[in-house]
Amino acid sequence: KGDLRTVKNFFKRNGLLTLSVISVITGCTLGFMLRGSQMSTQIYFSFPGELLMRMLKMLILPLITSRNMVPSNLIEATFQQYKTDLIPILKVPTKTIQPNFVYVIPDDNDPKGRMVYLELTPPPDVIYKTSPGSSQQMNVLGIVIFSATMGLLLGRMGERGVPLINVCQCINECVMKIINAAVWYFPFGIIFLVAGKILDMQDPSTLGKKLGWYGVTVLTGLFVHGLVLLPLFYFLLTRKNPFSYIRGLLQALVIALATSSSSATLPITMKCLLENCHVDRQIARFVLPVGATINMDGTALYEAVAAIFIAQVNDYELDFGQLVTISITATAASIGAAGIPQAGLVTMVIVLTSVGLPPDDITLIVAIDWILDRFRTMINVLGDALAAGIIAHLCRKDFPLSTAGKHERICLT
Ligand code: DAS
Repeated sequence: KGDLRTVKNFFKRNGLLTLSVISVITGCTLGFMLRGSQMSTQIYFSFPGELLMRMLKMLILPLITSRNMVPSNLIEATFQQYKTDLIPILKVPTKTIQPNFVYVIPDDNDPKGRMVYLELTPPPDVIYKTSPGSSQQMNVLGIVIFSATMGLLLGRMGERGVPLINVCQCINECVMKIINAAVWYFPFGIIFLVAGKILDMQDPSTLGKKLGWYGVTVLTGLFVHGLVLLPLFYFLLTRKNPFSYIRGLLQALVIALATSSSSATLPITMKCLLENCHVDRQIARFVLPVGATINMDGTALYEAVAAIFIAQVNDYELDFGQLVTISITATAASIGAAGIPQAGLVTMVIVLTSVGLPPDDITLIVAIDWILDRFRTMINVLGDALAAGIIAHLCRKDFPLSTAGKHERICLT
């Protein structure tokens, strides 16, 4: 009876996390079991997974606006002018294809018949424009800035601002109730997201040994960065145990792994920070959306390693200056990458062209990018969450982590 109670309590406390981990394992098993079958993922796997992604994206706008428009002493943060990621686009023949989309198609002029990574849009000679993802992507940073400004102004309007403040507070509470209900669907959606991706994966035998080593290098770098350097930085600045903080984020990290999107994971990251890590509300609701938009350390690491891999595949010796250039442009490109799946692949062109590497060699890494994207998104989310914890500590607004394990729920007003 005691054991049953223990299992019950464990499941109650960690139900969603347990379900999410089980669903990732189930998705992988299902995907590998069904690989090679004639089953079309479009019929069987895309709907439940797509429903999960759309559910998460549906929540981002109301969550950010309602939180930030409720006036409070929001941190007066200065932030970089948001850089749209300008990527050099080769002059391409316009075809009757939707603009702002990127295609990988055979290059008629290439004797080796290599694929070409193209942005098809009516071009002048060489044009600079924002990456394809950003034309469809919600301008999260703009929404954060607008709603935070509204929150400050409403707070100074006295009685006149009260009606709108009440409306925002009601929306805020409704959104959190919807998130608390929606999260129980996530494990189900994760099964199909992961299985569908594995079914679509090209035949593993075509992935060369080099690609394998490239993947291992990226994953090792992400592991060292995420579980050694970031926690060390957190400890040095807060003198707190980083791993009990990270334990509170596990659910968000699993969702980041399954969705490959920092923006889509945002509602869950916010929930973990508030309920498990007890980070101050004002700080979490400002730092997270900004972090999900411009703080992508996993992506920066990945783009630098990918550029070096592509140089090696081309037997192209990089000198020290070019390695420094790669580090700088990878960081800049990651700021421009959107918090959506495989955005880092799009901004890779900036890094490759900065050291004279052929941009269309991106096709060398497309085959396993969807796997690496999941892990770098996890590190992006981890970096955002640890940054919020550090800022909260430096502003003396963090709760003692000793209560982190109790999961008492904070009434979000
Ligand atoms: N998938 C992106 C994110 O959501 C990261 C990337 O594509 O590099 O953080």
